[in-house]
Amino acid sequence: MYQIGTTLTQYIIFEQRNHTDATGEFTGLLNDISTACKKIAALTSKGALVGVLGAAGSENVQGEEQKKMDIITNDVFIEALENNGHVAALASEEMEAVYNLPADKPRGPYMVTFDPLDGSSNMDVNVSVGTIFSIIKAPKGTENPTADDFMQPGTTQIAAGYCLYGPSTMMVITTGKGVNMFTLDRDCGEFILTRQDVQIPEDTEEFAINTSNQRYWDAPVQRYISECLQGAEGPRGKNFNMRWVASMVAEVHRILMRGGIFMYPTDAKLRASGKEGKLRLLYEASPMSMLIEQAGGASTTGRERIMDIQPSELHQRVPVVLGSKNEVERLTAYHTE
Ligand code: P6P
Repeated sequence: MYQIGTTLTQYIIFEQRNHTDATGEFTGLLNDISTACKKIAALTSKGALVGVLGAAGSENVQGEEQKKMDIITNDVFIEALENNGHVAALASEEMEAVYNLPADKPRGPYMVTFDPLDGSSNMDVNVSVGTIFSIIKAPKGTENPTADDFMQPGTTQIAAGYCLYGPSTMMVITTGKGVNMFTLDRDCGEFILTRQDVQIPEDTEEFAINTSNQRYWDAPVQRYISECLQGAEGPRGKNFNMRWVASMVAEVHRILMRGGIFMYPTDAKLRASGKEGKLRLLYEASPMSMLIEQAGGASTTGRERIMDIQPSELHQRVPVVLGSKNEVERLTAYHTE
């Protein structure tokens, strides 16, 4: 356990001491990610003052309208990670192909998948957004890893985390030994440890789903939400509250702090457009699932553990049901009954 008030920099260095074979590469990479997130935090907090709001006038590989900040934050992340020799390649929601480093840049033993600004459409209406990242090992002896090298199941992640740009800016990370939370102190420019060994309550009375899709949901989701809405008089015997921020980072953070269940399930509308789900596996569902499981929660597609999925493509989408263990297990049971 660490002293509350430890800086992220101190925490990373102390953690490195626990790994006798540590080379400092991982320490350096986490520090670079921290730098990128601090730069993004500075931009999100200035918003209209620095002209970063609004549409970029382009689409990403997903066919989604890109916001200016999608592109700006993607560039901030690349610039922070490509110069210091800790990574061999990057993959981002905002880039169709794997990002191979320019020939003159040193390579390192890790690869990072990231969503530089998840929920970016919230930027224009000043609602919380976040950066999501996942760290995996790079293949040995490859100057330029390919998309195939990124096809690693969530269980192989070395670390995962997010930075939430909300009323306060918080970095939340796991390296496989629990979940720790750091709050950005802008006066000294350091992330400060404010919560450690986070544990999600196994039960909850709060669900998060985009109910405008209700007519498209499959029977298990219809049943689960209907029972929640019946409240204390219904089969659940208790009342539920609902939240929907349209920013996965904010939803996951709320669940880590007080429990809950977040659902972006498959549905008839998604399947009609050839999609398994809305959220992307490698840089949204996988890293968030690692955090949730490390905090004692559960994360499935409704049918299988997300961390076990063998990816088949870089921007693969999956259904997501994550949060308080007992609720996720109940909804998963409804799917498999
Ligand atoms: P909808 C943001 O675009 C995102 O990827 C997640 O952060 C969020 O949970 C979800 O999509 C919101 O989807 O359909 O409500 O806009």
